[in-house]
Amino acid sequence: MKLTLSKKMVGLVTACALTFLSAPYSVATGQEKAPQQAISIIPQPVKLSRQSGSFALTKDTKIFVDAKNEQLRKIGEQLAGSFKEMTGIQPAIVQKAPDKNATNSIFLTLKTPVDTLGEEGYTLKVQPERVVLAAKTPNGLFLGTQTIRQLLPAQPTTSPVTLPALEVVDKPRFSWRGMHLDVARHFFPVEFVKRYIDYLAMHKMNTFHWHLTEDQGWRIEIKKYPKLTQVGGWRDGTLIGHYSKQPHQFSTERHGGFYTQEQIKEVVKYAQDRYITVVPEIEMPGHALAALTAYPELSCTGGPFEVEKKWGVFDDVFCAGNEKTFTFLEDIMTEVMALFPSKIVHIGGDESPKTRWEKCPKCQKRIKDQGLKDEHELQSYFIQRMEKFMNARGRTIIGWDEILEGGLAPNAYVMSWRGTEGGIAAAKQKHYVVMTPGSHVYFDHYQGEPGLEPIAIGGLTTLEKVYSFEPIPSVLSADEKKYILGAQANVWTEYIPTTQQVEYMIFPRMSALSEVLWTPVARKDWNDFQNRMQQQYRRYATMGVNYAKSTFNVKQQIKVDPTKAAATVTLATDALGPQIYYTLDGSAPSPKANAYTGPFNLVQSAEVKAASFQDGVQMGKVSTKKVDMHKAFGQTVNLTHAPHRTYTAAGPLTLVDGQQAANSFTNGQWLGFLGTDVEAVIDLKGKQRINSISSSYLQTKNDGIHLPARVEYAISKDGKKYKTVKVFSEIADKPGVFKEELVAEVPNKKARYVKVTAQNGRSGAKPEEKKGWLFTDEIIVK
Ligand code: NAG
Repeated sequence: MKLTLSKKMVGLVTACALTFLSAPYSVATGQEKAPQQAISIIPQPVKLSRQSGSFALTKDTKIFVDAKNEQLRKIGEQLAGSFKEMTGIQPAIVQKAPDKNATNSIFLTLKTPVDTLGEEGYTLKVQPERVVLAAKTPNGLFLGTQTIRQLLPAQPTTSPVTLPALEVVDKPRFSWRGMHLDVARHFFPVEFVKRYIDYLAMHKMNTFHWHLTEDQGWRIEIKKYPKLTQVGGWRDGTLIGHYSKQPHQFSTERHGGFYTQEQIKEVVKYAQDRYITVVPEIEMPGHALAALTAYPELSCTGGPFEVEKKWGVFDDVFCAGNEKTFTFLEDIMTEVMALFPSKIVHIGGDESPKTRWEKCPKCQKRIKDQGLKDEHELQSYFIQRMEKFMNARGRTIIGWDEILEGGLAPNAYVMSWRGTEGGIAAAKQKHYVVMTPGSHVYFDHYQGEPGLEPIAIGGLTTLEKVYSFEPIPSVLSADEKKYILGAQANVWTEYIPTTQQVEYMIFPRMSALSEVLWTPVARKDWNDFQNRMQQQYRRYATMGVNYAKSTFNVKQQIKVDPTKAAATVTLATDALGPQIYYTLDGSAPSPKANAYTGPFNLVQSAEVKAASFQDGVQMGKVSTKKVDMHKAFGQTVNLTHAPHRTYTAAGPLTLVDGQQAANSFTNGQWLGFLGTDVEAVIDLKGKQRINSISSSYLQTKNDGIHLPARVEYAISKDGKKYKTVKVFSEIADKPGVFKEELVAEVPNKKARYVKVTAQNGRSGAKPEEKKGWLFTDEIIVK
């Protein structure tokens, strides 16, 4: 039955115990008294104690900085700028220490009372009379001013502003607190790169990893090789939609751009003023098609090539047997080193197929001459040779974890991206490591239910998952742990064509990462973080950033309750604060719909639509789930063969839970059988009139999941003697990823048992696939 009026639904819903999600917030610091203004500092400081009173900002407030220190004057000015933006008041900068008894002053000083906080630590004391920020270095002071900025209101105001009295003692947990940005798959203008650096600064991050070269574009001007940007900086089109969607289609629009050396200097300077190191990445030997299009003589085959329009890993890489390759890369690195003062320079090293090298006489000669074992050792030779060049000029290289294969270059740092294993191996070999595992910090992954998100590369890395990340693997010894410098998020931009989309992918996950990198483990607290995020979301809004509201999306959990022949619906968001409203008739939820107060039961078919609202404004998207309470709903299912342990979903009841699985085999909604047939018997607990039977199967051939060869429906009154009512023997072979629903009309049959048999092993499949994966969901009896 389809419902039309939301009022009708009240009768269909029986309220359950109100035990859900109503926890009141704990205050941000745990030390606040009720009426005080909440403090929301992200990342959470090492020590924060709230004092009574507050410091009132007035037009006479002055910022004092140590005399004769230009760096401090600049930091003072940056802070004054933030005050001006948020309060309209721009304190004057005075370059001398204030009088002992001076009031209404903010003092930034290198005369620190605590000398054990390292290069980036600081102390902050806000009292009604004055504010004192002290650190050993200007860097520490800069970071401290980021804390002061977060004591200001989140939205600009013309009302009087006060800073809550408090004391902070703070320093970072890790020395590498990074964000990466791929400007090669899609190019972003200098203004945005600077804004990105601002985002790092506000999160007390200190390393910007600038991924400048790729198969799809070369983005840094190299004076000696102008074709790198003239030719390599542009491609004639771009893949439309997701890579997995075949056949591939391309736009014909030219895409590209590059940064001139002047612009690069500007960005490096901009970052320096914010105490951020820019680590450039020049990819080698792979991901180099843009360079090879410009200079095909540096490949093994000689080309010709074109700057890539699609994503992936490509066979043509720099030739390791050609001396010219090294001259070329050394020349490039010479210009790169002149532009970037960073001690660390990234040389890529990931995903470099060995296909060409295996066939290339020059590469094979090099292997022979150098006494190398294979092409992996040739890659090591390549990297080590570049390392020598860089080391001789006072630089250290870092590379993706593939540089471990074939032997690490003696002084190289490793960036662990294929999980943390590479990082663990490197630390055990006493090499420094930056952790960037795809599982937790690939910000090109989805951050919420994919169906509700803009297209992304794949994966699912929620805000909570990022927050839960621990960069130091427990398997390392205390000594080995010292080699973990920190972590960073990687922002690959295959599916991120605009700056707005970059913002969407990094916010709010970057805030979670900042706390992973800065805050001591013992001070991390997911609930408290979510509380502080409420203020942070307002800051984002003030900054005008396009942040993702995925944490506000409503997660619906609908479980069969066989004892009541009902479905229990639980609604929740990852964000604290918003109110959830829902409808059951397919209409859009609004604050006029049902307010969610706790789990409720459905006893009839419904379409549950839910969204969360804050101050009457919808946050996130509407989530929809349909529950079809057909005759088999919630009935006992007996399976002759058990599903594979990885794909058991919610057990046999999954087949009769009233919900249809979506087309992804990993979503936990499918029962997956490996090598066995599906034989399911449903007991309807008494004779019923049956008019139709259906069952569904998933096909995703690339994952080895095929439709069944044959499906049979049979019914029985006693569970012993079955009568076949339908056989599907010629299930058409079609390409693609889809769900096949096999519906049989069986008018007016009386039965108590329904048996569905689906034969694993599709005829026409390769012999080894004859018995492969068979994925099934909902058996519908009507
Ligand atoms: C990897 C590639 C990268 C790609 C990304 C997408 C690394 C080190 N390499 O396949 O080029 O953009 O994943 O998530 O991540």
